[in-house]
Amino acid sequence: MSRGIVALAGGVGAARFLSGLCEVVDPAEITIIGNTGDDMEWNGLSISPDLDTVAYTLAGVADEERGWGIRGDTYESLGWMARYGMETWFKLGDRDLATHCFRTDALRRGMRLSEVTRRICEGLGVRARLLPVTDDRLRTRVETSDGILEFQKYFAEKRCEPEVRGILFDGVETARPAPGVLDAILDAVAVIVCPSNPLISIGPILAVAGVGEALRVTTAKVLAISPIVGGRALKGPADRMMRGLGLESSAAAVAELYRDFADVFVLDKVDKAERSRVEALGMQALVTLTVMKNRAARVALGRAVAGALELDPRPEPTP
Ligand code: FO1
Repeated sequence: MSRGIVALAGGVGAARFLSGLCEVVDPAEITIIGNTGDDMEWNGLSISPDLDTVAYTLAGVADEERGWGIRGDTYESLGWMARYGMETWFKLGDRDLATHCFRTDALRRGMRLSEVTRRICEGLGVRARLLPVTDDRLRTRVETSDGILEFQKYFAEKRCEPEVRGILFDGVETARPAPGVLDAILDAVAVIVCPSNPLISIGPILAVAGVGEALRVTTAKVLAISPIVGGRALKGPADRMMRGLGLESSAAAVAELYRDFADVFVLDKVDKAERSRVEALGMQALVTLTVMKNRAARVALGRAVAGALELDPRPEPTP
């Protein structure tokens, strides 16, 4: 097998970027290592929001306007859950429910999350390989002005309103990388850190034993894309979280978080003044358009990244 491409991914930003990349390079060459810190058990179901966002987007079924779940979904089951006094603050769609039923049942019968995810991707027709960073329990908790909150309580129920004072990864001391994670990084020709929140999407991935070290020692060229443009997060609370932790909310500050392993850092044209700060960290800076408003913008960003990493173009389909 040829040396592949690895992508470290959170949710929406990563999924959009990867959908563009998959049009530029062969998806079968890509291994996506997904964040599981956002996972939770809710109303008896095992939910993996970031893995699902990536899988649904690459399958072309994601509800891109809402930012999660499946396009055209309905929410009838939530109304019925309310009748039984179940929680309804997490808006699970009826179609989406099938994924959580499948995952919950398979995990209960002893299947590993990586195998469950492989089967979900197979069922959805996703060609890239999607691996959870770990099969073990890993849960992000946010220290806030309202106390320590489970990630989805902070994000979805409280809409990121409490002030962030710290971030914890519960279970990280014992979590082991899922089968294939470290080998994929060590054998890769290129590693891409997607434009995801560096603290709560990429942070949990880097925190799993051996992942940071693998990124430091791999011979792959490592490229990271800023999720911060003009000081603001493209999606989600990354900017406020960075400020809450005493960091500057800027592309250059994200580059600093990745300085141990990134060779190339991609920043938006509006942040071109930060180029010299990125270069001073010993990285090559690639200044391009990074805001993915439409499919053409995703493909253009995928092409710029593939060019910087000298990746083979996707083979043309045979007539
Ligand atoms: N995000 C919300 O802000 N509110 C929700 O009710 C919500 C429901 C939901 C259901 C399934 C799913 O896969 C994701 C869902 N999300 C929801 C998104 C999710 O919480 C976040 O996108 C990620 O965890 C952050 O990356």
